[in-house]
Amino acid sequence: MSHILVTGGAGFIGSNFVHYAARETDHHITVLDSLTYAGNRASLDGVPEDRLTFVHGDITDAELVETLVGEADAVVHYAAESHNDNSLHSPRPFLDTNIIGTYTLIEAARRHGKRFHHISTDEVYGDLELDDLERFTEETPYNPSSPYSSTKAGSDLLVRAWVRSFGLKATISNCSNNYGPFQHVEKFIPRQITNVIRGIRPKLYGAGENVRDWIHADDHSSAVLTILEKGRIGETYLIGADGERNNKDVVELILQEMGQDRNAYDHVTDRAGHDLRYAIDSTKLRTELGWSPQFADFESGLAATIRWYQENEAWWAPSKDETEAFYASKGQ
Ligand code: NAD
Ligand code: TDX
Repeated sequence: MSHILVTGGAGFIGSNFVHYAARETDHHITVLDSLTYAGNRASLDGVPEDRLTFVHGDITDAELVETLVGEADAVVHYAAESHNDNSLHSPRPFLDTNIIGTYTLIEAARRHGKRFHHISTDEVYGDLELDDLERFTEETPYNPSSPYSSTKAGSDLLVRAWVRSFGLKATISNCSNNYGPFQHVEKFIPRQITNVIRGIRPKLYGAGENVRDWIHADDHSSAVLTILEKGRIGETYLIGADGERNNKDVVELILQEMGQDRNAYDHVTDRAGHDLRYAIDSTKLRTELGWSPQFADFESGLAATIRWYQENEAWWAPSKDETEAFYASKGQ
């Protein structure tokens, strides 16, 4: 058994990882999370108490980070400001958490000689044309578009530099768009599901032709555990499940699954600088480390996610009105 420090473990993907790791491994897990608007302690309910230590704190707090990294065998770093729309409105917290927070963690990890896994996104590669035959690979040049993705790109480059210059024992993964339970209602899929539950028409940015490559959060978790166990130090692995869909199709699927007219949605103001298409080629992870996704069928994964939001209104309702007021102020 080992002891993993999970930053951002009260957020969407981090909490799914903690549940998954508690089920699939015998690791002890310490979560470090500052519980921003996106963090929710309740997302960790049900994780056996003797397997979890929750620390309410900030990844930019060097003294706290020094202690917690020293006590762990490995660090899995999820904590981030994660929403593109927020980064267009108020970029500063993205610099503090994504850049300075990552710097604070890797400094502690190198001082203590600890294994470090950095969680990142396919958005660091910019976007593809709809008809591009090539997908993103580990060799694709960085070309981020938004304040969010540029700070994630910056954090990836810090980790790479710390590997080369200081021998940090790190790996990096860049994953595509996740869906599943515990995702904040600001994000596309939960926003539309909870809109339908509330009797609000779903909101599609622009024409809705933008393509995202969807992966279930549990498949992201299994990939991260695989990289933690078998990944080569200094390597980057792309994580994806061949789940490309355009936004229009996803909204229509949600409406259909929820028993509504497939066309009962609104087109709203497009996102500034909106990336057109993301698509991941995960051949390296599959062939080198033998990983494969379990949720091959997006429709049934989406249907299960819809049921989760229907059954867990108490979890998301406190954030819904404020989130919709923010979007309404921008004509979205
Ligand atoms: P999220 O916004 O749902 O959760 C982020 C968590 O980090 C929250 O619990 C928040 O309280 C915590 N946090 C934020 N700032 C902090 C700080 N300074 N100190 C401590 N904790 C802090 O994000 P998510 O969607 O779960 O994304 C998690 C990670 O996965 C991020 O690094 C993101 O870039 C990456 N990622 C996300 C996706 C996706 O589809 N959502 C895809 C690929 C990669
Ligand atoms: O109401 C909406 N209507 C809409 O059409 C919202 C909130 C979004 N959209 C569109 C924008 C995108 O094309 O849906 C798509 C998905 O939007 P988001 O859920 O905001 O995700 P995205 O911007 O693609 O980024 C996500 O995936 C990569 C995560 O938020 C990032 O943290 C991750 O790095």
